[in-house]
Amino acid sequence: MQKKITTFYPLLLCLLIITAIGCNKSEPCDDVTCFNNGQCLEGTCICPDGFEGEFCQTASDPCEDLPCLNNGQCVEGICVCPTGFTGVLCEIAIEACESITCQNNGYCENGACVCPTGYSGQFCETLLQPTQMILQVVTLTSWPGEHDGNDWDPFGGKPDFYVRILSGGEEVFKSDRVDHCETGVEYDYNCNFTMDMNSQYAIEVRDFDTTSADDLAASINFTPSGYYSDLPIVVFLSESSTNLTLAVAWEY
Ligand SMILES: [Ca+2]
Ligand SMILES: [Ca+2]
Repeated sequence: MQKKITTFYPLLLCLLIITAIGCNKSEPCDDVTCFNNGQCLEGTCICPDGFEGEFCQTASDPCEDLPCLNNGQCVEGICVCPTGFTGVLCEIAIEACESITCQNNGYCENGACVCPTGYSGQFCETLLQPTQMILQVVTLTSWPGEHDGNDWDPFGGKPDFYVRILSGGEEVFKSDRVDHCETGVEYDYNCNFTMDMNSQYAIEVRDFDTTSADDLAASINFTPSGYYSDLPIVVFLSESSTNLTLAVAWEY
């Protein structure tokens, strides 16, 4: 009996010491305070959505990782989409064009008609009136075989044509010249000449001559506003055997 007691007390002592040591041993989360409902795990704060930082003390920027598309704007973590788009990231185009028909080669984009040059209105139904016309290039495609029953130049000489534009009897433009024009060949004359819509012009084709006045092949009256109805980009002019093609552009 005596022996059992002497064995029991040291064992109890040891158990008390171990327990005491165990109680004093600090846990890694004892000194860690996690804010905003963060949870401490092994001394590290695990933060809920919307918070970050060592102790979850900082509110996250809700727009930080939200790339809104199509000009959408992130507001407090939500993409606010422009007209015509929807979806979490504004990635879905609304079929706003299904019931819209654009006229005069306009096309619908995000519910609105995009009109070609020269047209406006909700459905591109309005024809705009240009303010000027640019005569870009005059192409001479044919001309009379003779001038007043004779060769254009002496001894079968071929004509040396240029284009001249007059307004009110005054020369306002003169192109470069092409010497010895061959029948059956087309000749381009760069002009880039700006015309007023309502002025009347005379477009002349003349053969340059050294010893006499330049021979006239054709003089054709031309007023840009006469083409308001369809605003072509190519205009054909003709006088007897002379044929011209005008490449034009309209300015608004
Ligand atoms: Ca001549
Ligand atoms: Ca000549």
